[in-house]
Amino acid sequence: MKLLNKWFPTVGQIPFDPAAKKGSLVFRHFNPKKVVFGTGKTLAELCPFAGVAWHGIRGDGKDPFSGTGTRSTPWEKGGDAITIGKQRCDALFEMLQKLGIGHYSWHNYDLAPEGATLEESHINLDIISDHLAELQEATGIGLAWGTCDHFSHPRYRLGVATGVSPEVYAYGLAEVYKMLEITKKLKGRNFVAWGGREGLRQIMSILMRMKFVLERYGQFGRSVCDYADSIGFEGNIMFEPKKREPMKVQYQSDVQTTLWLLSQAGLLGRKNVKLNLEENHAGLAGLDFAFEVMMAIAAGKLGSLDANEGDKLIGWDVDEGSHTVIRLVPVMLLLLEYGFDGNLVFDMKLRRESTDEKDPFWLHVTAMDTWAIATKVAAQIRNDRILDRITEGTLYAGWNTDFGKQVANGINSDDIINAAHKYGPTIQLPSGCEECINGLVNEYLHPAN
Ligand code: XLS
Ligand code: NI
Ligand code: NI
Repeated sequence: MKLLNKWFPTVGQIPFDPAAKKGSLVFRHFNPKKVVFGTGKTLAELCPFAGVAWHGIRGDGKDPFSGTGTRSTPWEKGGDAITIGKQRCDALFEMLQKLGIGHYSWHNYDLAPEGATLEESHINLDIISDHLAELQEATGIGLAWGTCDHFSHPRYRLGVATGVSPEVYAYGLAEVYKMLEITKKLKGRNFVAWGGREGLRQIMSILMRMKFVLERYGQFGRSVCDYADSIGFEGNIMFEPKKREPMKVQYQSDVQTTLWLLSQAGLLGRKNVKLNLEENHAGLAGLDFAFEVMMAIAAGKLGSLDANEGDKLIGWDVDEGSHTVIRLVPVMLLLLEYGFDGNLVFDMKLRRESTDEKDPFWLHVTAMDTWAIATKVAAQIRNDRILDRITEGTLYAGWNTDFGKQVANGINSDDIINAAHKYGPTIQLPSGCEECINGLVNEYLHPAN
């Protein structure tokens, strides 16, 4: 397989080299071929990483306070819009290949230039997706998911599916139809529907229309799913919760709200309707990522994960690279226990201050190593069944008694009342042992030598 080498000339293929001297740009934990103890699977299988076109290649250092970037991205120069679009694809694939990342994700206009008409945009998408197909063929890198940018263009400022304009609704839906076709053509595994402007800033503007607006949400979602079926797209349609930003409140706020919306829309029963979750979005909703993942799994609706990290001290979607192992250990425990068929999609961006050619590589290498450590730690905890021993053996042991089983199997009101009289108001309980669990997790993270 030919190594692409044009846009990042100072960076080569990143090796796995745990013995390299400190500060070297190498993987120290992510050895893709390593079979993780007790799982029978390799790190590459347990961590199906994907890179993204928007932050990864289009990110130029802008933040919410700046109109101007801090990094010059050479692939944005030197030709007409289509040439530049192809250069973006080339740069993305070069970066992924050098990192050993097997998948990518994109919005329609991250890579293809938007045209002056819908027809022109579609032609551009055809040309750019032909180029992507060639790159996929040459490198073996596949498409994790495609999606539409329904938040950047001014026409979307008042929403798309739930917006004020039927013309915008139609335009946005037609774009989704096209992008579904392109995703199918590129053998994309899934399709994402986020919709950052489906929400509100001013409650008074929506008050009297709420029911109508939510009906449009459902109708739009059903049209997306029906179209996917009609063209034989076999991947999941994944709705992505995010509580706020850019809107003050977005309708798909968190997992449970989104599940409710999908159920109202009659979409929850469809097998290929799933959720795409993101760590930073969970944080914006005031929730743990692991909690969100757990709720999606409980509903049988976990599709895929956007891997990044939020910052408690900053109130917006900072999309930092994953770097805190402890945040990911419970997530990985869930994925190992219940299985995972999505990707870990690096929806993460460089800081405005980071301007070196190597910085995107540091971003990804650190994130990949972080997930690798979390995977190994979670596998060890799971293999020792240590949490089960605490929860089953101590915390929930009452449910293993005859009375526990009787209650769990369904018990009538007379028996409940009799039992309540019999056991009385003073009932012996085990310790919640939170401190012990915290200590135990530390033991796995930092084994004493
Ligand atoms: C923005 C979202 C977006 C989706 C895809 O916050 O995370 O990047 O993942 O549109
Ligand atoms: Ni995302
Ligand atoms: Ni996000």
